[in-house]
Amino acid sequence: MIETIETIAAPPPRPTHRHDPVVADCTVVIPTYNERENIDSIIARVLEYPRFRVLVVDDNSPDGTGRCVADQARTEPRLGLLARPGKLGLGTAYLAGFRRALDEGAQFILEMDADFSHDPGYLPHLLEAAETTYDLVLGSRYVRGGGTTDWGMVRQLISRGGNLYAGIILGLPIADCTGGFRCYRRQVLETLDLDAVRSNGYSFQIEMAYRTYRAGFLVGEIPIIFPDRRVGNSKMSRRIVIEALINVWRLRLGLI
Ligand SMILES: Nc1nc2c(ncn2[C@@H]2O[C@H](COP(=O)(O)OP(=O)(O)OP(=O)(O)O)[C@@H](O)[C@H]2O)c(=O)[nH]1
Ligand SMILES: [Mg+2]
Repeated sequence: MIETIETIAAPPPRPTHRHDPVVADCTVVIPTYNERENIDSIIARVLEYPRFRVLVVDDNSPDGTGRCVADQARTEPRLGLLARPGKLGLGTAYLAGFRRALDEGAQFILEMDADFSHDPGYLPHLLEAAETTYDLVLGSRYVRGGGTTDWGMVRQLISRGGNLYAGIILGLPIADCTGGFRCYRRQVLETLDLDAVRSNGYSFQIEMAYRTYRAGFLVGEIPIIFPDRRVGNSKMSRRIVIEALINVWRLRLGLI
């Protein structure tokens, strides 16, 4: 069952008490490839919330993102690095991060991009919806109050068209199933067979939403405003879009 919480899209104010004795029971998984210019500030911003840990999954970024995280992790107990030997893809990066977060006992596992398209200010909204209502909460650009800024027509068409396409073919009543700003209750990731997940590019998000919904979990969406990345380069490619188009059919036909 899918529902939408109509909340204000604006992020809440920043926390004022940075050192509250709160257990950090939520892990925010951030996959990175060449995010040197973003990584310090995104980590600092997420760690302002005492309940969050950050787990960066870096694919040996040539720009040194991983080394930078490793240096900080030596003195920041709420920061972890999962360093992989090379660019192994977004899907397997998330899965590796989810497994590590489960092993470390996280009760809520969140995911977001490093490039500030996902405003950390929404993290408490996602968490609250997962604590009170949903098994999986999606940050959604396509429910009332959500949206994108800075995107040209082509990018908008690809994103909206991709969501319509996946939603119709898979019978998914979700407005935005391609986004990567989410919060899972622990039980969802423990229940799903993560070894069976096949998509590695952008269809990874579609596949995870589909599997979660099909397993009978409650999926909800909250509105987010999604600006374009601040700095650094997009890893979006034609190959990734084509993989997603094909994988939706493979999922529909039960081939993956
Ligand atoms: N570990 C890992 N991270 C990746 C890989 N590809 C992309 N990422 C990270 O995944 C996140 C999303 O990638 P982006 O390039 O921003 O993709 P996008 O947000 O869909 O595209 P833009 O909106 O154009 O930026 C970023 O934090 C990237 O650094 C990969 O192969 N491995
Ligand atoms: Mg991005």
